[in-house]
Amino acid sequence: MPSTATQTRRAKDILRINDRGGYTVPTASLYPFQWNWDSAFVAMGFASYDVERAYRELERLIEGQWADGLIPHIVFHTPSDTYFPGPEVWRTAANSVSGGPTTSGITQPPVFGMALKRVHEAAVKAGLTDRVTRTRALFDAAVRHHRWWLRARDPDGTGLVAVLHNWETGSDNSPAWDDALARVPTTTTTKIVRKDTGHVDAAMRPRDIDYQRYIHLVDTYAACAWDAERMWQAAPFKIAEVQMTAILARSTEDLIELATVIGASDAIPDLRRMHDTLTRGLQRQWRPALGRFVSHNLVTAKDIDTPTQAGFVPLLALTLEPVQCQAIVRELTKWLDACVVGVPSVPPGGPGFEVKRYWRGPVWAVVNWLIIDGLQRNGCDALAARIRDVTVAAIERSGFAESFNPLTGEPCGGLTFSWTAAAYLHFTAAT
Ligand code: 9WN
Repeated sequence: MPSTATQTRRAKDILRINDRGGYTVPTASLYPFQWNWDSAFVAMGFASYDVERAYRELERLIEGQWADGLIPHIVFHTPSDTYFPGPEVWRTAANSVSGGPTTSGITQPPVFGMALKRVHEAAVKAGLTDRVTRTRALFDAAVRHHRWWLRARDPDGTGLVAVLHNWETGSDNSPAWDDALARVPTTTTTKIVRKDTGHVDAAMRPRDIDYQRYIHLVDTYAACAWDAERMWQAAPFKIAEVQMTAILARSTEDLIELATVIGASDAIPDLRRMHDTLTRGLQRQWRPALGRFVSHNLVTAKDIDTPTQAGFVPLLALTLEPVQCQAIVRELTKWLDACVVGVPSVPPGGPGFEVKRYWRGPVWAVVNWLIIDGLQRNGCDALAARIRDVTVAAIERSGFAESFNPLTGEPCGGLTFSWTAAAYLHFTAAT
């Protein structure tokens, strides 16, 4: 087995190979553009050794930010014909910033705020002289984005933000969305020409019928001209989601801390109000009998209690009671004991579990990063260390894959994957 130093070099090589000029593609061919939450993780990876490049990653992402505050899930800086759906399917030219890159019309988990805090801290350590100016510009973009989230995706002020497309969740093919997606028609005005199954084994990717629903949603929102209010009214898929809300709440907390340091205290009252709303919303979704949190389908007005990794992510944003921590540790331990590598996106034997199909079983290093951070925040250090160790071991054994088979540790999805490289750098720098 190559040493940690060799693997660290390899991780940095991957980030270099996937660099397209200040931004990083998740992996060549399969995902040839800049993705939102991937770039936030990548920026945190860079922060451990090249803070200048870490800033660039975030700066290039917000080149795609819309006037209403949305930071899109994909920024199409440079054309590529290896991915579907490309800009011609999204039809957002009128919404994208004039003279800026075209983008998708939906968003992804806002890890951005967490990343910005870490990058700023690294800049302090490195003594970067322009750090306050650079952080301030990114901070302002993040605050505008967080306001968009609350305004556009929680118009009723419930404290839980909603996703209108499964691609927004980042856990796109999770069985947690199966019932909600089954209500979405399969008709499309766009011709579907899948490219993903030409790059990786089709058994690791969604089915054709799933893509019909994904594109039906894109067509629906394009017909609303990507206007947030019209989309909210028209959405046949609307889930108040705990993983998203937790990431938003944690990023908000990190922005509050950052505001003090960079002299942006005028933003603090608004950020505090958002943070209170979000943490209250999250706490309501705790289910003691399950030992996890659950999302809520706003179309059917029913909770979604399908077991997935998302149920543990609120640890990231909440300081829990000891009894809640014990229940989570018990549940997570059960999931880990059933796997060679955890945390599985769905526990083996759970509804919808498929060992290789993405988000229906495979393990993501970046999800583990969030869960580990949440466990540490809540004093569950032993379990955090266990998850960190299995993740590092899986990467060292199977390479920097998109995800890992939970029952064998084998690589799944794309290879030479940027966020897995970033996660490795993060996990190994922390020891
Ligand atoms: C759609 C890039 C992205 C990740 C998502 C992951 C996958 C895209 C796809 O790849 O989604 O956004 O085409 O499957 O599910 O989390 O950000 O790595």
